[in-house]
Amino acid sequence: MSVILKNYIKIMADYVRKNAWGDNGTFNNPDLLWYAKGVRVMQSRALNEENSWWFFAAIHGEYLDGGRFPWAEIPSPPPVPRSPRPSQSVQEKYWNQCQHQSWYFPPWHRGYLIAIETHLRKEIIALGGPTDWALPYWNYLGPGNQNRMPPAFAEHTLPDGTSNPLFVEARYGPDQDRNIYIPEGDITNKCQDAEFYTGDGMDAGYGGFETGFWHGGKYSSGKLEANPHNLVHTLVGGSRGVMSYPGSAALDPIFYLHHCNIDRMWADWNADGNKNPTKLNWLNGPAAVGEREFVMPNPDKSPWVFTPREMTNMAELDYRYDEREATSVAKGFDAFTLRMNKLGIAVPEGDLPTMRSKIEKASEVVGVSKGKHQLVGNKLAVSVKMDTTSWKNVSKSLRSASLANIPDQVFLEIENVKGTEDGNILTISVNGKSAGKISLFGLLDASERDGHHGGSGLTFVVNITHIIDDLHLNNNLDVSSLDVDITPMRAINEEHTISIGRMSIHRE
Ligand SMILES: [Cu+2]
Repeated sequence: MSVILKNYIKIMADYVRKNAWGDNGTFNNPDLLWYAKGVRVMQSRALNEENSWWFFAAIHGEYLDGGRFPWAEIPSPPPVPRSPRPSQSVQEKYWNQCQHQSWYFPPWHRGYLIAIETHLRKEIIALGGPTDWALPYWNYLGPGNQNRMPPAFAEHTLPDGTSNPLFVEARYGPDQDRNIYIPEGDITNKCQDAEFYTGDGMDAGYGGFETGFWHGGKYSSGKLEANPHNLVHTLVGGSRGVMSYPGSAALDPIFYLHHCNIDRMWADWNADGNKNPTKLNWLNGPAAVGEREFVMPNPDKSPWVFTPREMTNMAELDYRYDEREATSVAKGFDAFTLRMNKLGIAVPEGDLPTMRSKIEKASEVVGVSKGKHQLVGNKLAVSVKMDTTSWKNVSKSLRSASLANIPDQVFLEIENVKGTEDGNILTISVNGKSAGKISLFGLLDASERDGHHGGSGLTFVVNITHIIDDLHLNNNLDVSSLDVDITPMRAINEEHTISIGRMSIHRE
């Protein structure tokens, strides 16, 4: 075969995933119209068929046997079936695979998207649709209206008057009124600044902490997963919305457009020169050490087993994105420069990589709150008592800060967060200054002792260095405690009280 022909075939096989806001995100956008038709075909199949919509949702996660958010209580549409079930061995092979609070979060979800996209394209071609159909993405961080869900998903009918398979009843949005949008400032693309993929010390890294096969809980989420991923889930689903829980999220067709955008961000992070892990237990996945494999059904129902290694190189995959993520935010070293400048230290241009190695430090606990905490109602205020000796190390490091003595970074850790209602967002502030927002996506799964994972709850780590720097600059760092306020987006009633095991401050 000639080189030219080979290249031609390559180009022909190149599927382009496009922005769902094309044609204003309406059904004039053929990618959305054909998506709806493909979803309808998959929804027409039974739960125990590997090529059904319901089976695919269960691959991510399912709450078929009760629990606090059982599939039985999800209002129609979609009409979620609970039978017939596939055999136990098929369930154990395929279901409840999604990787959260894990360094496998990006590659597992990439394989998942490739699988469902392949199924949908096959159905779309069979219906007479475009042979090069590809999954569109929802870029909620894009300019203009794009923070709003593409309107096609809120229509009750398709242009031909038939019901719209993209419409979901239990999709409530940030104001619990079915208006689905991402409020300005709630999410950022700051994760794209991360310099390392794998979590280290208090820093969760871009892709998360090293784990085995991990369905969620215990570790803090990687930066891409925490913000925007987890926040978008909760903001779209709202209270008791299907998008708010890992065990129901993939029932909502907007799920795949959300994850397509997350996948695009990962692709762009790599395109910016950032490297994926080279450790074999990441590259080869958990199956290489005897744990569950990453496996998806092919359209002919045969299994497709994949590894993270096969997901790392966009050039070897059969799709690409039409637009790159515009990274207007400062890159990591610029953030470093900004911080140093704020502290009165000039950073010469150039010599930056040598400085980075100096940033890596061992971490030390410098303050811990007393006992457990209950979050109920509108606010939880906790005073975190500082250890006088170790806390002084932070002010010492700030006072003697120079390019040779990079000052400490300071983190707030919130551990063993347990509860039953995932559809909420917590705003964290320290001494009255905002430290950021965290989503409770995955709370229920991480809390239930008899669930798929052990019940240690969720862990959150918030970088509060900028707040500590300000206190230092205002000569207010000599304190015996820090005041941490946690404010939920929606008041928490008694029934859904959130418990917190420990709050602590770390320097690194
Ligand atoms: Cu997700």
